[in-house]
Amino acid sequence: MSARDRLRIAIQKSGRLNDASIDLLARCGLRFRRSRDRLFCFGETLPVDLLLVRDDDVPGMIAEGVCDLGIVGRNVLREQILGRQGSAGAASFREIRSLGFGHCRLSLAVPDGFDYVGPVELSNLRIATSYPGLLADWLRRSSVDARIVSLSGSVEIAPRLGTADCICDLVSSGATLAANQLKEVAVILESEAVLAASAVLPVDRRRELIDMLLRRIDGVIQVRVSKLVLWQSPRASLDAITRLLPNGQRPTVTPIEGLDNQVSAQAICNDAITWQHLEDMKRAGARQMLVLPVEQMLT
Ligand code: PRT
Ligand code: ZN
Repeated sequence: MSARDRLRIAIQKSGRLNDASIDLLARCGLRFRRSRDRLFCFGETLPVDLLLVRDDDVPGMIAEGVCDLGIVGRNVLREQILGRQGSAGAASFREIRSLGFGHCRLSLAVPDGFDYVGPVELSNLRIATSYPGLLADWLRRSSVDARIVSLSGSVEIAPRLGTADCICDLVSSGATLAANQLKEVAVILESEAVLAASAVLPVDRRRELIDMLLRRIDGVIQVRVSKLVLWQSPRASLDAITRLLPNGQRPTVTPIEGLDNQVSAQAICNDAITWQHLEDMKRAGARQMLVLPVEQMLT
């Protein structure tokens, strides 16, 4: 098999997205042999290899055809799409799936004492950020004329150093902002890890591998929230009980031997089941309720 019959996926070498990316691919049935330099990992279970790189390099590697897919934060991907629109025309990569981990937001934050009412307050101020493209786009859409100070790191200390009046940075718990006497006032982008691909997918054997991987990723993401709910109830209560299931499918129903009009039912729910749901189901006539995790799913 020639090298390009094998699919290549770029993921972050080390950092916030590394463990979850490897875990996701493992759940999709991919196992890799680690090479000594740890930059290239050979796929043992499928013709799919891994490249371990800095997250910022993932979109460029897709654009250059070095790899076919990549896992990267939406913040990085969108920033680079905007950057390429400015210079070399449209970007040659795009987001094809959101992956449900690495959640954070790109937010505007101002010093605690700053009385922020709306974007107009930012006029003529200096805003420090590592995401000049996303910030410029938001300022333009908000019709605000501010000065962007591009920094590659430690953005949160810029107001204290006097190099900027406020910042636009990634926030997850908000602890870093609080520790720097800053408050979040506007969300510019909701972000999470995403699967990125070339704008034009390959037409050879790699295309089948991409389609198969996407099916498996969809299954893995789906089972994270899906539950199998089992219960017994009078047949007449089935409709009322089914309506209470969050994002539930129609139940599979079996009669119970020796108990007229009583049935055993099971349904997949594609949303979280709470104690409240179970209490409501009980009031509607359900008994013997069981909520089971789903291990794998292929629809
Ligand atoms: O070395 P390499 O270039 O690959 O890594 P990196 O240092 O550029 O990236 P890394 O590992 O820090 O982040 C990778 C991706 O994780 C980001 O692009 C985001 O998509 C995502 N992510 C999720 C985050 C955060 N959460 C996050 N909290 N990225 C950064 N942060 C920063 C935030 O800016 C703040 O300074 O973490 C700090 C703590 O956040 P709080 O709000 O929890 O205090
Ligand atoms: Zn980076």
